[in-house]
Amino acid sequence: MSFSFQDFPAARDDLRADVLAGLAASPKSIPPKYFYDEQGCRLFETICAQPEYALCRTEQALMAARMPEIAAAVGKVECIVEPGAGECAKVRLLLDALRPTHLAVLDIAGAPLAAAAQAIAHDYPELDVSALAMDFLSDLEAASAHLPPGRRLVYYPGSSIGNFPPEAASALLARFRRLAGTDGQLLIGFDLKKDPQRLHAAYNDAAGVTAAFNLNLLARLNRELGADFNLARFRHYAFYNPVAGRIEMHLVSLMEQHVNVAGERFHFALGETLHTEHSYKFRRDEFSALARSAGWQLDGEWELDGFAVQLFD
Ligand code: AVI
Repeated sequence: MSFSFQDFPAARDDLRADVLAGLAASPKSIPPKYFYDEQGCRLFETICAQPEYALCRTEQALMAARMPEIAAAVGKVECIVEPGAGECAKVRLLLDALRPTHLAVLDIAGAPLAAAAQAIAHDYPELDVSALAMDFLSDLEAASAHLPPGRRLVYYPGSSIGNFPPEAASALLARFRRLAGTDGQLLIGFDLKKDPQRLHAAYNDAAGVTAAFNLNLLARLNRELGADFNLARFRHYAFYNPVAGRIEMHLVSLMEQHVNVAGERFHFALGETLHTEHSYKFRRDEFSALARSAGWQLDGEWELDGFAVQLFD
């Protein structure tokens, strides 16, 4: 067994610069990757346990039920690479089924990533595990130097691809293509288009956890940038836009107000929105066309109750 940890501080994101730019823009927006501080990660775990938000449970059930077929379609791989691996929980099913020699997990949160990767190294004694602490959106290419030769499978579960607009999603899939190499593969999970009421409910859970997750972004700016957002003056507002095929998540200002962030002052009009997230939903043919635009060919697909996993080579 071997375990290695590599930190890429230069490739880390810049909360302050991104937030100031997003608040100066019109309409105002903040990139959704900033949801995931410690509290945001905890709230996201709680969202996944809400009865209305079936995405994580369904993906888990789908992977467990269809793993023999998925493993047969993937074949022999040397290395699994998981960008945005977080707690590294999902990849264990694949490790059991595919038995690669190397696992590389990438995530922006270095300390939890290192702990989770070390636990995997302990549980899979024959596996070489590399934990790469980086914002893979800035510097995915730097990961390549830390991967062994041999066939690679890029694993991107959880419908995280839905949080990118189509052009950015296509660009990211093209970077995955280069990371995988010409004989590599991509296994990716995404949420399907379905009854809009069901989608609406998933982002407006009765317990208010998604609202708390959205508002935590402002609390994070108060904590980390010394901002003075009054959370009671903003309303979580999420809805499904069937024309664009996406959930849109906003924080709407309930009054005219000024907010100070990192020494700068921003005006919010009554009803003005701060856009925080898009979550695109796809039909299977739409997604495979998107991946094709990034150089991937569909090689297998599995579906369960409004969620799909596709394999590309
Ligand atoms: C991480 N991502 C796929 C989630 C989603 O559904 O777009 C994030 C989320 N936002 C609100 N609820 C969950």
